[in-house]
Amino acid sequence: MTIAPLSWKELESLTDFQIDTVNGSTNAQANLRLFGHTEADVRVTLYRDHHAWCPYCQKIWLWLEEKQIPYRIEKVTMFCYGEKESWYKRIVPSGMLPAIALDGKIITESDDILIALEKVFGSLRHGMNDSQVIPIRRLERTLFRAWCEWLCRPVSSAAQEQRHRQQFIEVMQKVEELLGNSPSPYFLEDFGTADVIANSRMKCNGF
Ligand SMILES: N[C@@H](CCC(=O)N[C@@H](CS)C(=O)NCC(=O)O)C(=O)O
Repeated sequence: MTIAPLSWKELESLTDFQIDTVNGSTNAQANLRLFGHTEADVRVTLYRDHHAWCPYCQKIWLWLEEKQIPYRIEKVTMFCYGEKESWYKRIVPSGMLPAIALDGKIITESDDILIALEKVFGSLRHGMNDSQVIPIRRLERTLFRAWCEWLCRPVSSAAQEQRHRQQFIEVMQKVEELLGNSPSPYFLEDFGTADVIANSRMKCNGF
């Protein structure tokens, strides 16, 4: 006898779990987030992946949630899962995610998106160009490169693989050191832009 796994719908019908996707806790199902505002207050649409794992999308998602900015969500297929929606390619020809529409203007590149959002809604504590945030942003890039070097690129010898692994461990030690020296559980004195950027990376890559 073969046993087929239950579909998401079938699983859902077996629970009485209810969430308020619009005003309740952060959730990946929502197409609209209001935080108690009305739809007329929505100025932002976030275009992100269906499966909620794209780290660059998570950066924007976390930021909007933490700032409680009302926004709409449009979900887009990633190339690895199938064809990109033609409506999305019309607004973002490269098909890359994330993008936002801010008062109708399309903005791409997660850093540029955060900078544009900061201009309109103010920064999440220390902002993108704050002198304390910039080195943490650089560290996130270094961490990503070290992770890719170790796990995504072909290597020609065991010694090279070992070197890449060691490089990754050293960057992680710097992250650990920064967090260890912070007066709070976050990178700086409170949860802010630096955490949004670093957390989305660490969550996505499973650090
Ligand atoms: N530099 C871009 C990188 C964005 C990026 O690499 N996005 C990936 C997903 S994580 C993407 O859209 N890939 C196309 C796809 O998979 O459909 C940013 O910071 O926004």
